Amino acid sequence: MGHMLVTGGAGFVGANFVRHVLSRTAHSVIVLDKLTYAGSLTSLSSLRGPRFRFVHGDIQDAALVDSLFAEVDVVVHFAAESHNDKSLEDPRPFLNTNIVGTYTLLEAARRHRVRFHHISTDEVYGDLALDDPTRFTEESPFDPSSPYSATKAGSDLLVRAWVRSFDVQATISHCSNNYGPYQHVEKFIPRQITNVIRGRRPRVFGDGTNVRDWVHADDHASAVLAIIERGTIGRTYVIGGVGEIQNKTVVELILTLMGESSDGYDYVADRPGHDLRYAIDATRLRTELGWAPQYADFEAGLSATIDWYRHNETWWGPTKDTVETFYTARGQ
Ligand code: NAD
Ligand code: TDX
Repeated sequence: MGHMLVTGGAGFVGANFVRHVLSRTAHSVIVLDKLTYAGSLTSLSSLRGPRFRFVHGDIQDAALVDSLFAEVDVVVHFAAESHNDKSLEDPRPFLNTNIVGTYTLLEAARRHRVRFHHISTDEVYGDLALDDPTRFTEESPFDPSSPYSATKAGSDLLVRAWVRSFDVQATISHCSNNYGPYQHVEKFIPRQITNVIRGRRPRVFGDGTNVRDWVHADDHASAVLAIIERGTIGRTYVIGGVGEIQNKTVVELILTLMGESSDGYDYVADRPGHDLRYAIDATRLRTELGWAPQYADFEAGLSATIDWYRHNETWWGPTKDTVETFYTARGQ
């Protein structure tokens, strides 16, 4: 049984990870989260008991981070500014949290000799042409497009340097797009589901041909746990999903699953610098660590996610209008 610190555990992927760990392992978990607009204590509200503790704070607070690292043997670092569209409006919080925040954690990891896992994204590899047969692997070069992905790549390089120079016991994972419960309505799938629930037409950026590879957040969680338990220190692992799907196909599927006409959506202004396609080759994770996704059927996972948003309007409702005001101002 280990003592784990999870940064950003009140966010989408972090909350799913904490639930996964508490239900599948004997670890105790401390969540450190600043509760930015993206964090919600409600996502963790059903988690009580001696194995769980929440600490409200900033990963840039070196004294607080130091005191928490003294209590644990594993740190899993999810905390980040995570939304591309917000990074195009104001990159500074991305630099502060993603770069300075990760640096603060790495310095504590160096002092306390804890096992450290850094959560990153496939977006650091840039994008692929729609007809490119290759997929991202652990050897793909970094080529980030947005302020968000550039700051994630910067944080990854810091982790690599702290492993090499200071022998920090770290691993890194780069996952493709996640979906599932507790995802903020600013993101693509929840935005469209909640639009349909509210009687508003879904909004697809550009011509909708952009491709993403979707992973259920619970499968991301099981992959991270496998890396913590069986991964090789200093190694990077890419995590990929059930396959590549065009954005317009995802929206049409959402509309169909929700009983609407599949053409009931609008094309809106494209995202500046919009990455065309992400694709992942997760062979290392599958062969070395024996990982396989549980949500292999995207349609079934999407259907369960739609049900979750239908039954949890109290969770997402208060943020919906702010998000739509943000996008309306951008012509989206
Ligand atoms: P999110 O925006 O839903 O959650 C981020 C969490 O971090 C929030 O709870 C927020 O309050 C917290 N946070 C932000 N700044 C902080 C700070 N300075 N100190 C402490 N806490 C802070 O993000 P997410 O989608 O859950 O992503 C989590 C991680 O997973 C990120 O590192 C992201 O890059 C990575 N990732 C996400 C996806 C995806 O599809 N969502 C895919 C691959 C990788
Ligand atoms: O309303 C929308 N319409 C639309 O067409 C929104 C919000 C998005 N999109 C498009 C843009 C992307 O091609 O859908 C795709 C997915 O968009 P996001 O949900 O914003 O995700 P993306 O930019 O791909 O990044 C996500 O996956 C990688 C996460 O937000 C990142 O944190 C993660 O690193």
